[in-house]
Amino acid sequence: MKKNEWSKLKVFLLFIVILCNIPTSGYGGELVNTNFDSFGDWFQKNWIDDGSSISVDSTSPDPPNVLKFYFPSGYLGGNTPATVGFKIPNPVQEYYVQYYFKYSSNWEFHPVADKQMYIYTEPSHSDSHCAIMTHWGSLVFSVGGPSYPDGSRSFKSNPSFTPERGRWYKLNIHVKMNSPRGTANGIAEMWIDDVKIINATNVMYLLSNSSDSGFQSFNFSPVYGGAGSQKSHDDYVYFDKAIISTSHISGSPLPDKVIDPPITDKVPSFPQGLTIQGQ
Ligand SMILES: [Ca+2]
Repeated sequence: MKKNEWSKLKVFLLFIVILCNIPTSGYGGELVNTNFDSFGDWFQKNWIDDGSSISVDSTSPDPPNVLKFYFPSGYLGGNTPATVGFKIPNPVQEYYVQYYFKYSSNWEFHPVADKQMYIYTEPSHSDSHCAIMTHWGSLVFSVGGPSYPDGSRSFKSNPSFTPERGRWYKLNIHVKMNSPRGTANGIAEMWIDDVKIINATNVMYLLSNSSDSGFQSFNFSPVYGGAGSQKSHDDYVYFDKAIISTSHISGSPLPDKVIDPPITDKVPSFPQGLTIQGQ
């Protein structure tokens, strides 16, 4: 490499270093990272049958403790043993979630649905919600809410993935709000054990008349059902190592559709006419 070219390369590398150190204020960051040795920052409500507890499970990818929901024999459809949730301080337009889940080896799927978790838009907490659940044992991601015409779902993706009982899975999701409201261009991506099973870019999380401003609450609320039916024996569902972040979670699969928020800090233009002393 010629001396002049080497100088230009050094200047370019210096510029890259400067660029990488520019803070992107207002974005990113882990909101919660819980191993469920305790409930930590997670709120709990609507306890039924003492159903939500911290329990030891050495088979967890994050042993020893996990979050356990207990469904006793005779448990009626349409209920959850408890809700364990996390509410971030302010609504966000995009976030990433990672958690592990396991159905007990004797798990009895409800004939209609078994919910895992909900993401609520706020501040109304009712305009829209996203849910991860199983329908007839097959995993589903859906979006809906009472603000939608006749209460119907606005979006539902059923990737035909049926989790095995008695086995831990890693689940990742990435959601990004549609913009403007009323336009079906929101993002929903989901991975199981780092394999993408949902890749949607046409989700309408919020209708044009919604008063909500973003995603805010995340609840583990494993409703058994659908109405009707009841458990014929005791069984359990487990969750562990829940991470929620407004930026990509380190070590998790990268989304296909990363739409970076605008960088508010001024980005310098490429320096001109610089030379390296002593060259
Ligand atoms: Ca754990």
